[in-house]
Amino acid sequence: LGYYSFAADCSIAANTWGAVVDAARSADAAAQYVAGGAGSAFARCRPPGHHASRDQFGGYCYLNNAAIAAERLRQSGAGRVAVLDVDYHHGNGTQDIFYHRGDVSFCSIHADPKVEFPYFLGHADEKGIAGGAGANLNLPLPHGTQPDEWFAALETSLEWIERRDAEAIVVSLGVDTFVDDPISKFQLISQDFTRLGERLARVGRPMVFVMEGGYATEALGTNMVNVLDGFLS
Ligand code: 5XA
Ligand code: ZN
Repeated sequence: LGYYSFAADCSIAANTWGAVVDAARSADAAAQYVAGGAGSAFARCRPPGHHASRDQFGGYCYLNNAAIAAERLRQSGAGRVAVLDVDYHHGNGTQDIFYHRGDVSFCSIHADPKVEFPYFLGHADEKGIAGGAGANLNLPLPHGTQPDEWFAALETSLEWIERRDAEAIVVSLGVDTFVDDPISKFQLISQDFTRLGERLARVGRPMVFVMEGGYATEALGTNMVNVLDGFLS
């Protein structure tokens, strides 16, 4: 079991696999919906997925829902896909899955892995290899990051994604960047999630939103819906 697990925070119980497969199918269905012509779709995935690689689970993630969505978009005809990961934690699994590929770019804004989970990946010098060289961008930020610094990083990531010329975008949508998140140390407030959605809408590309982290359970619904409301408005 330990061989396939990279973090001891991820238990397996009787109903785990059913939930894991439902989450993956939600992401896949959202990608199919967008591949079929919808402008956007949201997959409410629990458990999340962005820490899972091909053969390792951890960080509450078992199957990589965002990677499954990205691959579905590719196989449905999108020539180039980008994954934008805005969760507080680096999407090490998604990065690992596409690290050698140029057709699926990966960009992540996250807490600096020198001081934050998942620790071993997410550094700024990880840029992709082989056919994926230059197709990976990490934007690590310090504990205590304020909304203005975070949105500056978002601009950098969106300019980069525009240069990658992706035909469709998967957003790994974690809202554990929220100021009151119990396991995180960024300072975004609920209105910032509306601003995030509005900004993503201006990208003007088909978008699949895949839910990742978020643990301030009283505010989680509001923060997620704020992103989608901002996007749709
Ligand atoms: O995005 N990842 C998470 O929110 C889970 C972090 C797990 C830390 N043990
Ligand atoms: Zn997270």
